[in-house]
Formats: sequence, C-alpha cells, structure tokens
Amino acid sequence: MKLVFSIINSDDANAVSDALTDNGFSVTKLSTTGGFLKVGNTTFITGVADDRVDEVIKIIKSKSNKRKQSVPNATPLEAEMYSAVPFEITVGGATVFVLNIDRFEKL
Ligand code: 2BA
Repeated sequence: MKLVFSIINSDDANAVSDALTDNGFSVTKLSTTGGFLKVGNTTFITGVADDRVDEVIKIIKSKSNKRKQSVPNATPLEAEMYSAVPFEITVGGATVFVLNIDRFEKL
C-alpha cells in the first residue's frame, strides 16, 4: 500500500476531490500554505493499493491546471532600492509524493 500526498492549487481542490471519490478513492483534504508564495494551497492524502497509484496520479493530473502567477520582485538594485517589476512563475498543476505504508489499520 502507498500514501499519495498531492499539493495542488486550491482552485482545483473540489474537482480533484470529486474525481478521486467518484472513482472510489478515500481522500483527506488539508489546508496548507506554500513556503515560497506564502499563500494557501490544498494537500490531499490518499491511501491506495500499489496497483492503483498510477490511476490516482492520472486523475490528479487531469484535474490540476498549470497557471502563471505574478510575484513581486524583491531583488535589491542598489542600497535601499528594489526593482518594482514583478516576475512570472508557473505554479501547479500538482506536486505529488508517493510513500510506502508499513502498516494500515482501521480500528
Ligand atoms: P510554494 O512554496 O508557495 O511555491 C509556489 C511556486 O513558486 C512553485 O510552484 C514554484 O513555481 C515557485 N517556487 C517555489 N520555490 C521557489 C524558489 N525557491 N525559487 C523560485 N521559485 C520557486 P510548484 O512547484 O507548483 O509548487 C506548488 C506548491 O507545492 C509549493 O508552494 C509548495 O507548497 C509545494 N511544494 C512544491 N515542491 C515541494 C517540495 N519539494 N516539498 C514540499 N512541498 C513542495
């Protein structure tokens, strides 16, 4: 069994959650915050049989969109001066970690 952690844009959270549950996967949703942008994102935890991991990843991928995001530029130009020109980064669709589960029990 594996534990799939997927960090996705909160705008895609409902679509991912619905698609996973519709396909019979149990999902736990966590409200999380990215360390770089310091804005909210959503992390899903899914416990899944080894042979269904690819199916989970395929569903997450199909529902998570890549987006361009503007970030304020804090690059120092000279002493006490900073560039005001924002730069653009690509965020998403999903950051996925797959971990082994040593033991799984429902008590
Ligand atoms: P954030 O840390 O807020 O990062 C948001 C986006 O900012 C990232 O998108 C990436 O495009 C950019 N970014 C992050 N760190 C950067 C840096 N040091 N320099 C320049 N740009 C940077 P994604 O890669 O799609 O990541 C989305 C969110 O997934 C992240 O939000 C973070 O919450 C999580 N994440 C991504 N990689 C991770 C990792 N290796 N470990 C833990 N969480 C991760």
